[in-house]
Amino acid sequence: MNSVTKTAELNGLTKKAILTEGPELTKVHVRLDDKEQLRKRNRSSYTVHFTRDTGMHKVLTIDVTLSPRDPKAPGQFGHPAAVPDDKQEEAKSRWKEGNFNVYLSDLIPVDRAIDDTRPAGCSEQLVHNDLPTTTIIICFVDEVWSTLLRSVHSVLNRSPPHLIKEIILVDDFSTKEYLKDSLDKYMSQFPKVRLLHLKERHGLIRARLAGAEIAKGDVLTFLDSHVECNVGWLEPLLERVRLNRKKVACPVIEVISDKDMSYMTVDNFQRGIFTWPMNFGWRQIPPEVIEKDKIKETDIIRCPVMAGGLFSIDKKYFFELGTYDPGLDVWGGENMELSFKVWMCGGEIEIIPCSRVGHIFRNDNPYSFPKDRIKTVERNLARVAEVWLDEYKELFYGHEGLILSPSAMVNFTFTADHGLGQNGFIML
Ligand SMILES: [Mn+2]
Repeated sequence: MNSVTKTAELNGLTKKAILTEGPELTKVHVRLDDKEQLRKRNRSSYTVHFTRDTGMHKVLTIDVTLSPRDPKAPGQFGHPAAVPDDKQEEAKSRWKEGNFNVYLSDLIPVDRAIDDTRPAGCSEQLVHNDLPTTTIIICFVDEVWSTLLRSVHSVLNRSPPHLIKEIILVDDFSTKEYLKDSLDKYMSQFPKVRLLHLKERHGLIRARLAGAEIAKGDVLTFLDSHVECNVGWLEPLLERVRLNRKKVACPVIEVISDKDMSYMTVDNFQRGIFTWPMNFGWRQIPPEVIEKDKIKETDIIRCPVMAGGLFSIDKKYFFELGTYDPGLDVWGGENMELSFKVWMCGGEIEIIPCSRVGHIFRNDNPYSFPKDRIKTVERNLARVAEVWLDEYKELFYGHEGLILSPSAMVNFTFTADHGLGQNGFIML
């Protein structure tokens, strides 16, 4: 086996590399020379395994910290954290700041380690060397400081730097003071992080569009503001988009406990589905189908609809689709709208089991609605039904569970004229 040191270039980033020639793989130990990325990091290298002929490498397993990792810190390694006895009252009173255990979140390191929960085989998978770059878009309104920071750090610390064009944080007119100058100041230490403070409340849907409009990456990756991206999460998503730019790739959404902040994996083989009247849900692929089709844990899962919070989409394709219907208000139904549009316009929605991102699920959605929450969501869904469901919209209106009458919902005007050459529905 020969070993040579030379300077190599990988996707525009100059690196000193030690090449070790082996029988099948060329192992490349890469030293990053990007000072911005290395600042404050205690790790300056990672290993890339390039195959010699195919232009591919094994998914990078990157996990860096800002300071020497404290193995005894609360919540470290994704373990459950506990509120000390004398802090119970304080923890209780702070719950409402985010509808989860905010007190514990503040105790846990913003760059804690979590278990690599990927199914066996994921770390051996190959992805292309020339993956597209991505802009990460994280929208928030009054998000808790420590969970927002943990979301951003998990992206910075577990993504190959050359694939992150930028991280855009869209502040949807938050009222919390700490999300203004203090956040700007904190994020100024990370040159790739950009803040966009909206001057009025846009709602999640229009806030995402504001981020998308200024994004410079090839792919848009939308994330919630209370997540933790796991190791190797990004490349498998971008690989799917590289394979076909009309693929919309979603990670498996794992669970960060709202009570003890522990990071928990979820059952495999879950698909995103909806039940009438267009409620999103998860359903496991039946065991007999898994057996019959010999589906493996690492296999891509095609889904009729996506949950909507976390996904990667080719930027040009997103705009070709007409982005989100701007007539949708605040939050709700936008995942249905985009899902229907993708499938009817030549695309596919996939869950990528080798990409895992933890998310704090809460009993009460603290997202504030300027108007009535249920009415807003139902109007959004009716709009989606009117535009995309053709005669199937009767199933939506005809179903129990809606509080508004159809006439109360359909009092908006359509401007939909996508000209997309879709199939499966009639243009209104
Ligand atoms: Mn969320």
